[in-house]
Amino acid sequence: MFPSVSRTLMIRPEDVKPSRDDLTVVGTFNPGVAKLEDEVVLLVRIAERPREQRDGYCGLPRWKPEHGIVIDWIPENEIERIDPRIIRKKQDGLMRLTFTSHLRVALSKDGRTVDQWHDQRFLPGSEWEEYGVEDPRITQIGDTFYITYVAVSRHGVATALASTKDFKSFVRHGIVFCPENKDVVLFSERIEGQYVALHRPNAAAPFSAPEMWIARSPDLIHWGSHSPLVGGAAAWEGDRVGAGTPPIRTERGWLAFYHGSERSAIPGKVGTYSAGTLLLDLTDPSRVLHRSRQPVFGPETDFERNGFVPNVVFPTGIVERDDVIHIYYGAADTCTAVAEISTGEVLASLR
Ligand code: MAN
Repeated sequence: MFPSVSRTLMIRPEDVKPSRDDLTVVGTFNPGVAKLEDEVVLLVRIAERPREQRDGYCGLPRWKPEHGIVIDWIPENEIERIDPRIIRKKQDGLMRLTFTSHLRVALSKDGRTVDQWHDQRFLPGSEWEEYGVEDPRITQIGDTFYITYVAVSRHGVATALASTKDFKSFVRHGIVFCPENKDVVLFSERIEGQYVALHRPNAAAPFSAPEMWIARSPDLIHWGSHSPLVGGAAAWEGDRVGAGTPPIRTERGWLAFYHGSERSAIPGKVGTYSAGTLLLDLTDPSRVLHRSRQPVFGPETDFERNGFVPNVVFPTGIVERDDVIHIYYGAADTCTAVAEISTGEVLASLR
């Protein structure tokens, strides 16, 4: 653990108005983050669920073309609750989320407090976003910000790409990694002429291990040259391991913070999520130069230990300012927080 990491709670669900009167905000977390002029921009995942509770029923939101969000009321005895986030319909095995997510832009001058929210929302907009858009990661390449985000639907959990120059209008480029794949982060430069991404095929499939992969592309849309990069080696990352923040260039190599979760022995309970560091070679990022053996920070404070999913630290954004690395992360699948560590301390830990 970094001894001097300072953590600040930045955004709570009660800070944000729901997108509709019949919904309630349960999460403002897992933000994509970028520097825009002298401000920090956060593209925050807003999770909402129906305000109404009906006895004996579970209200499941989904996006429907021409209607927007609709709520399906399913009798409790027809569903099985997997964990607080997910249910399975007994009849046909269909998985559903108990909430739906969209994205919203927040601006911050000091990187710790939100000064302004944009009114407009990045909402689900296609069949493969039926259950929501989640967990954006932002990488600036030239004068364009590229956003990889999770698109969830009955077709599975996929990763889509969008781009923007101003965070006011967005271009959607469709799915770039098909189900099941998420935690996709882009490198900020082409390496040997190719764009590079880290991605995470679903570790829950029978043959798959918890692993992060690396891939290359000529155009950010078509991805190939896939190879496994790192697997969940230690117990703290034995259940899931995936990219967290996009990698940043340092004098020592590409530095990225990733997440790992431990396997929980209790069914329906999600294992603790913590953050680790990864250092990749500057010219051949498929070469791992260093990896933290232990988490560099994990859930400790009240807002990381208690929430919609307890004991979660999930890094998604990174900004370096005045020799301090700011890591933006989701805390307990509920809030957005920022951890600050001096760049010197982070680099020293990578030896
Ligand atoms: C996991 C979690 C949830 C997310 C779903 C679908 O269960 O990461 O937060 O909503 O996957 O992506």
